[in-house]
Amino acid sequence: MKVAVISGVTGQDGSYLSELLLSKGYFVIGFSRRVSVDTSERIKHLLTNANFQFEEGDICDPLYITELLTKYRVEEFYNLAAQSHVHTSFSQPVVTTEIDYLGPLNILNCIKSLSPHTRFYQASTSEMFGDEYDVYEGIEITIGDENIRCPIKYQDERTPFSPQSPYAIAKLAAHHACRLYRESYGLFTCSGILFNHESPRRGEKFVTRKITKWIGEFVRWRNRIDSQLIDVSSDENDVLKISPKELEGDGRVTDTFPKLRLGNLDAHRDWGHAKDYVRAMWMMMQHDKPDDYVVATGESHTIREFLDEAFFAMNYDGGWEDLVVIDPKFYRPSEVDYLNGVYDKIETALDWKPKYAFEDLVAEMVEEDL
Ligand code: GDR
Repeated sequence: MKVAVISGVTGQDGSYLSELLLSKGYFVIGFSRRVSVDTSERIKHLLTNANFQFEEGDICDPLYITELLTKYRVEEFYNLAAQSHVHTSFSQPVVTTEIDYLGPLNILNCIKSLSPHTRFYQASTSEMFGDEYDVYEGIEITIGDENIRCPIKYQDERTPFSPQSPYAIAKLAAHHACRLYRESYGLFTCSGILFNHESPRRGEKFVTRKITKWIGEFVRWRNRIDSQLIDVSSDENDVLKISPKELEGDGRVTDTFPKLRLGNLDAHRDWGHAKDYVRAMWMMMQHDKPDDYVVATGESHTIREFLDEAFFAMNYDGGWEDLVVIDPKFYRPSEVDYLNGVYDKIETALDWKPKYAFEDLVAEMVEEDL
């Protein structure tokens, strides 16, 4: 039985990857840092599986990684542990660097010394591109008598890196360490340069899930008093209020609900489904040659477009503009404006391509939160 280790197993990707590896007959050891609250929600259903072992451990702890690699013959090590909030990395740059750079460096060193046959996957990120992109000519459209070319911006494995956050800088350092250990010591190391990937299991602070979770709560709030509903309006304190029928006209408010507070709605992101992306991780590790790959959908949308799609999926009959407040608190000191990945390399080498369309992803997330 092949043994695989997954760090950060309690996260969105860790839970989907565990399910995938178990379905393929692996023995999976998943670990995550000790915290005082229970974070095992996403893997609860796996805890009784005899081929799944959940441990507390830290990627920055050489002793823990040493013990793992000496106790078990580990074939594949997937490093999914991270401080993964870009915004948080601006207020906690040192902790972010310790976890996101020194953590993978520690694992690489342990593999090199103790278990050089172990294949290593590093969760790299499209954030490493920062404000860099390439441009291809794009499609030709006809307006009147004129044919116009619409250039399309994109990133692939050849696009230079220009990280715009402490998170992206730490991830880029780990990305290079992974390459260096492959080239210098002959280790089997792969980096997946994953663009944003979401699902109903996405953390609630990331913008997609923040939106769909708010929609779910909003709908439940509205339905609770639906029989009395006459109007949803908002006041200067950015709360939504409902006035029941019998009080119509007297201005009394019987229930309120906070509006959805967001930051920059104009950033473009290439959003895929996490299930597709963990499949890509596994495929990279099965290839005969280790390499780095972009994993993306090739489709880019703004946060506004995500909102459009999410409110469409919930069958909301008004526009979302009245329900959303722009709050500067959610702006970042430096933003990545445009991400749109080209996944030609992994498609050619490994025959991977995404199965989920953007609309299906949003609909699934909204449905789950409803
Ligand atoms: P991102 O994901 O930073 O791209 O990194 P996130 O969902 O946090 O932000 C996406 C975009 O939405 C804008 N935005 C907001 N973001 C959050 N979190 N909250 C808001 O209220 C809000 N309003 C607008 C952001 O400014 C940004 O432009 C994710 C993480 O999973 C990383 O770990 C991973 O490496 C990359 O994706 C690929």
